[in-house]
Amino acid sequence: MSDSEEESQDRQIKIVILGDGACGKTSLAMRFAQESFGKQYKQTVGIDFFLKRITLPGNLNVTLQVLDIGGQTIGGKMLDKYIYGTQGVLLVYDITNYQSFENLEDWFSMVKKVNDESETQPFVALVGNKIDLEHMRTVKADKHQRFCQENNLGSYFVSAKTGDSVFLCFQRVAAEILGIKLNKAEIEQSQRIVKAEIINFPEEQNPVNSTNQSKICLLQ
Ligand SMILES: Nc1nc2c(ncn2[C@@H]2O[C@H](COP(=O)(O)OP(=O)(O)OP(=O)(O)O)[C@@H](O)[C@H]2O)c(=O)[nH]1
Ligand SMILES: [Mg+2]
Repeated sequence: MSDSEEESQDRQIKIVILGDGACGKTSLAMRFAQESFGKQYKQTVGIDFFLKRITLPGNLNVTLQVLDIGGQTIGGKMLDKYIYGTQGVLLVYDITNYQSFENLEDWFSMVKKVNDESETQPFVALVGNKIDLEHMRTVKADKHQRFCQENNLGSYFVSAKTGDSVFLCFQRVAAEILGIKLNKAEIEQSQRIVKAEIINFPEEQNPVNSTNQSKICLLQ
């Protein structure tokens, strides 16, 4: 098979990430595309692009073009243009910030308005981010689920910080757009394994007790 024939098997998908400022859109895009995370908040002015190639079942190579849109663009003139013709939309909120969940109504209205004028209907998913801060959650999971059911949206809980379910979310949205079914093994494979580090304390500092030989296992 020639190079050009191989390339022609690649599919391109555009996914737009929307939601309030500081809910973690850039962090999600960076976690997915670059496997990195920064604690420092740097507001996105306008838009950023990320590209990531993944392989779906059947050896299908898909390039995801991820448009990370600054939270401040709501109400701006350019937003329609960013959303127009997209195949996927991630509506992101911060599970510790109720306002960011409520404001998704406005973001979702924008998506519906733009797509009334376009022929393509994007696949839309609701993404609750920062699940590593579960103890600070202010948006109940059943509120999230109800919003999904009422609007027929995909549903995800993720953490850009730990990487929990981030790849899975993008992979499933891509599969949904292309009409590909993922089996259980493929879904499990893309779920991140939480690392448990074995820490060896020096004998005199062992917090269990010096006669107990067991090791301490900490979940990070
Ligand atoms: N604990 C925790 N912090 C996160 C997570 N995701 C993002 N953050 C932090 O939240 C802050 C905002 O993240 P960004 O990704 O810049 O937010 P954004 O949605 O792109 O914001 P705008 O560009 O202003 O629209 C940063 O300090 C991140 O480190 C997460 O999953 N867990
Ligand atoms: Mg940003």
